Amino acid sequence: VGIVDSNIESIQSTRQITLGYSQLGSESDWRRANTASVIESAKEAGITLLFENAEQSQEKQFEAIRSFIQQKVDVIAISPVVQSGWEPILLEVKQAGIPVIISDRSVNVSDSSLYVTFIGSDFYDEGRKAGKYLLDKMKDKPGPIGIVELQGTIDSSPTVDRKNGFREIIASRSDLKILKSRPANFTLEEGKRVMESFLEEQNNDIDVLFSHNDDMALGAIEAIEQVGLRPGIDIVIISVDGTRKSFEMMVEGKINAVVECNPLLGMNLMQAVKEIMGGKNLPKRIVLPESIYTQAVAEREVNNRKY
Ligand code: GYE
Repeated sequence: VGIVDSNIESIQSTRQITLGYSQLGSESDWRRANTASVIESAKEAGITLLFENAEQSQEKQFEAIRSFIQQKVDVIAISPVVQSGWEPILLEVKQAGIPVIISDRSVNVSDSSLYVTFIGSDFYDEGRKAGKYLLDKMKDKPGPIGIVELQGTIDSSPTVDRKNGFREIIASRSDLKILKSRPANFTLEEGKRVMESFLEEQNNDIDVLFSHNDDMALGAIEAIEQVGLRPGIDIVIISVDGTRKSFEMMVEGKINAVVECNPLLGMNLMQAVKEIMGGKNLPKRIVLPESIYTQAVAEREVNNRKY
């Protein structure tokens, strides 16, 4: 019996694992770093990766997932563009007997057995960190203080959670007013366009910009400079992610603070794949520790940024 057992074990451990990965898009520097991390980590872990980019379309994610089912992959990982609408496709995957890992953004499903684990950041807490920074920054400034907000993609979990976390904290000061809040899809171009419209509509009332990611903040900086205002001084800017470009902007004084969101999830993902294939039980939630960066930190760290 002993010999048979060890044979089975060695067959299992040498069998090639195939992972189907549905990435939601390539809308930002964060996303590009996330994709690179997944591809490199799969190589390093010796896992065969089938990679599909959905270009911000949930429908395309469904197509990719169905093709992974047809190709009989061992595990499917999904970075979901939005949080709703996943139950039917996840049921299809479950019926095919393929385990699912949710990576980066979360899904809203009532049946949590539809996936094994969710690996990603605590976006609600990121919103709270942005709010806390703002309260501290404005502690000596009398109100009213006008805030505009660039949201990411409607119904995406980072947008929903960053928005709510931010509001929870700033609610403690009633003279902090959110003047306008609109989606700009996490891209530089849309961030610029939406910031232009904020500036036209609110002209002198904007004291603060809270941007749900760095790319939109970079676009907004262009819009602010176009109208002759100084980003980081006339308008305090708080962003999320921590890309190299946002660090450069902090060094130049144009962004005041950036809440960290770590895109380098590849190794955690590959480890989870291996553990699932090895029959281990995983926690339902895997969160990475994150902090907030200010201009002083940016000076020191800008050249060490990996993305
Ligand atoms: O903040 C943004 C990207 O889902 C956490 O998506 C991710 C977000 C990230 O486009 O830059």
